[in-house]
Amino acid sequence: MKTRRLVAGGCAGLLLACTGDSPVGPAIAGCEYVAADALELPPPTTLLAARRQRLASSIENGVAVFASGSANPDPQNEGLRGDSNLFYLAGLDVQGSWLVLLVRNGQVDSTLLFLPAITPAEGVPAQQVTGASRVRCTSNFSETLQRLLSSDLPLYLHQENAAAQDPAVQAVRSSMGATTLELRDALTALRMVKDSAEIARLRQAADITARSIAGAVHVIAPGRGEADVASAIGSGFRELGATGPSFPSIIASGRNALTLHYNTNQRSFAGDELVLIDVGAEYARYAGDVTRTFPVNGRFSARQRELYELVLGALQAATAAVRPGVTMLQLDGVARDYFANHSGSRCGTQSCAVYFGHSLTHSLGLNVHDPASYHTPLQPGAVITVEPGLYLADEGIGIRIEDDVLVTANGHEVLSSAVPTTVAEIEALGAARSGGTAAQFPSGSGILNHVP
Ligand SMILES: [Mn+2]
Repeated sequence: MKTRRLVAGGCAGLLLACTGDSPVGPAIAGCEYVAADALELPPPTTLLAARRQRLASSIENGVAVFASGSANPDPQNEGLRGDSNLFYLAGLDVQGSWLVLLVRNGQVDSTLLFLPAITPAEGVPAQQVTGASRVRCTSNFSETLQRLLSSDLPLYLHQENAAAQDPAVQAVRSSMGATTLELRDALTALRMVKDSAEIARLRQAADITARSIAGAVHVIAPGRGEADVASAIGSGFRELGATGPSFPSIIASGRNALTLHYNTNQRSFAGDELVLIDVGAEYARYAGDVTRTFPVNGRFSARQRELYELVLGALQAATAAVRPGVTMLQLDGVARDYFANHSGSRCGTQSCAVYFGHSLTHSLGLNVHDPASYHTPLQPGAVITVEPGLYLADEGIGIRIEDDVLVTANGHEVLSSAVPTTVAEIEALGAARSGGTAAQFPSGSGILNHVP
């Protein structure tokens, strides 16, 4: 499960502790350290600085403020973690921390990080891992923000970030009469284009996810059930180096596949049905999200096969259309057109498109549903899912196939190809199962050691 740690405590309100004169407990040297376990493969500081500078270019002049917030208990959203935008810009996740960017003439003038105190023996220098120009105590935040805003610079906030609702920020805002501007669109534009460190992490997350599914197929058999597959997926994530799941695993057999976010995972399999596996490994905070649909007995029935091949055709058509310049809305249209033009009589007199009841794609990144605009032309570095599906309630059949796809300079690269999609490959995998006894995870490409 998640190994997310949020560093509790700190020097907020305890100025003595921040200056190293704490009368009780171990000596606390200050707030310039961050606990090693708050850092998960921190990105190079050059890239963090480049992200901050790209944001500064869209701000021009102002003070941008981010709060880590406290642990968010909703695993569909953020999981037990702080704010993704703060992590994106500073590379760390420490509960009770703040990041303040002072921007002048489109340039980052200062990067200020405010952290709770820990003992230095537990930590590494925060300046070293974040490239911040100054690191101070959380307790200094309000006073510093007040000083920065006294020069009439506007305050930039993201409405969904904890900073926007924080009482300390609200108090400074009203006392200074600061103009408040919205960072949401600027951050969405930035985060839609991944840099090299992000792509390396997403590549790992997708590959671990795909290999975990390929390995877990071995435990699918009549008499076994959703819980066996869920357990095998968890083993795959651990063995292959994931830092946890990026969302609760969906192991949906038979009619359960009609429920998009089903995750009870307790039903036993019947031999003639399908099982839909929609899971995501997380690697260094980046999310994988891959779906495959397998016949429990190893072979598709004629009806399952004709529907599966239609979904596969939509996947292939939409994936082929992924390239710089296309929008996510257009890709969604490609899949719907495919269903409209290739359904034949599979869904009676109407197109099977009416049974495709969700969006084709979403952006992947620090969040499983990363910030994105459906109307913005994709650029190289975007990472999206392509996930057509068909859900026929009358027949109790739900089929979805989902890949993670990187937009490259010339087209695209499928990051989740370690688990196959075609009928022949799926049935070959079914025939090669270990008799439903144990998962067998395929070895990877060895990139685990080469993530910057
Ligand atoms: Mn998805």
